Amino acid sequence: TSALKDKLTEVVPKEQEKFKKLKAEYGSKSLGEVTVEQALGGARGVKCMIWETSLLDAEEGIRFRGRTIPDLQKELPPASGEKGGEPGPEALFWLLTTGECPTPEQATALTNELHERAKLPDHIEPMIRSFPKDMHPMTQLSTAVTALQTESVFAKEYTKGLNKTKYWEAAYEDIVNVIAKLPEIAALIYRCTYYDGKVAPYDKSLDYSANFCRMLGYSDPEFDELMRLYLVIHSDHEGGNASAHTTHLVGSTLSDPYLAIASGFNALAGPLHGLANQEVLRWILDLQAHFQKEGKPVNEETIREFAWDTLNAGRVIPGYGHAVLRKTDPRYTAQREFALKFMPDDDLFHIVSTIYKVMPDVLLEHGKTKNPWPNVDSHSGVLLQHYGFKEENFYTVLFAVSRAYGALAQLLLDRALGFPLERPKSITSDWIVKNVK
Ligand code: FAM
Repeated sequence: TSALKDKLTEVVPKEQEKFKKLKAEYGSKSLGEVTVEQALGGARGVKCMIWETSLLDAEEGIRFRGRTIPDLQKELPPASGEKGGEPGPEALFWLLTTGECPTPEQATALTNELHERAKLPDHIEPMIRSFPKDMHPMTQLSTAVTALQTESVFAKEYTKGLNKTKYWEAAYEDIVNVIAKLPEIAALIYRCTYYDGKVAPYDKSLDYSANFCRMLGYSDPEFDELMRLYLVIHSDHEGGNASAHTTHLVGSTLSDPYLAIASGFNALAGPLHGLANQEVLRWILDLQAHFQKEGKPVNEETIREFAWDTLNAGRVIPGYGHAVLRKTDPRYTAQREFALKFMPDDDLFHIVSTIYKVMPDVLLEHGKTKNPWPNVDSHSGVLLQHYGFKEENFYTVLFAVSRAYGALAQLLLDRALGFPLERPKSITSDWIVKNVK
């Protein structure tokens, strides 16, 4: 039995009822008009999808089922069991899918359920071990998760003739199974690409994040805490970001959750999205090396110079700007709090803090970005570096493991609420000229 699935069996009918009423009462109301500029500009601000698990406010940042990151740290049970400890992604997943904070027992039940579902089918490990060392870790991840589709309960049941009202229960199996299998897949990719290919045995006595750290080859309890924070804050950022939106879109064709999340991972692999976290670290290390060679210190003045070199070369400053946010990302602030608590004297942390002092003014002077403030990627890499996790090309895989929690939580609700095939209307430039007044 599954405590979460039992809870959802209670919650889903109420949500279905709520949406029936919402459609009856609000169905014909407008959510605002769409301009040609928005159609040309990547649909910024076009309200046309429902995403229950989180909502992003341009000024305030993300709320997960109405809760800010500090709210989560207060209201969700700590994964370590120690007061003031970081909640784990398991507790968050319970909140995102049911709308209620789990008790410590419920969170632990989900941790144990994930452990029970973690075993990989025989063909995955040899496949990962066969990948060339220069295959990007995100390509390896997406390929491995696509190949995991052999395990899809949804695909098998659908072929046998699945009743629509049962979609969410079959999707639940795939969704929890793929989340459970990600740590070993990610650890195999990491250990094979960068080390000796040996992966520590799965340790069911630990929570999801701590076991993930052990399999990656890390045993510092502080790093366990960082992993918990990392996996929670990167999980969900409402529905319009490319990885969430792609997962939702692909899932809407009743392509199973394995194929849907693998598609979302391919979106996350883009430099303007999840790959930015590796690009930030690359930018900082290039900056350090550049001024080391010139015998100059890294300070406000040299950072400003390097930033202008980047902008004048027609490149973006990774880790700054955002399609929706117009203020400093609270996910940046949460990481800054962690650094102040655990690594206040870290050199790279100081560089990130100095960049924060300099960059907004540079970007304002540059005059293009609508948001000159840092986003989540600006801070994540230097925290990982502090604990010896130096392989920045792997960072987006950690982002992917986390984003699976948010995108798949909503995918479960998509199937439970019977959301249809997603199909916005496209137009041609001729059509605009002929029809738009
Ligand atoms: N550095 C330089 N130029 C920037 C910029 C930055 N950090 N952010 C935006 N711009 C430019 C942008 O390229 C555009 O220029 P063009 O008109 O020449 O195309 C102009 O400013 C207006 O862009 P915008 O409306 O302010 O932002 P968008 O909504 O188009 O794009 C981002 C949002 C995040 C893609 C953009 O800010 C960016 O490229 N940031 C750097 C990459 C990054 O950090 N991405 C990670 C985002 C994070 F939230 C995530 O998904 N993990």
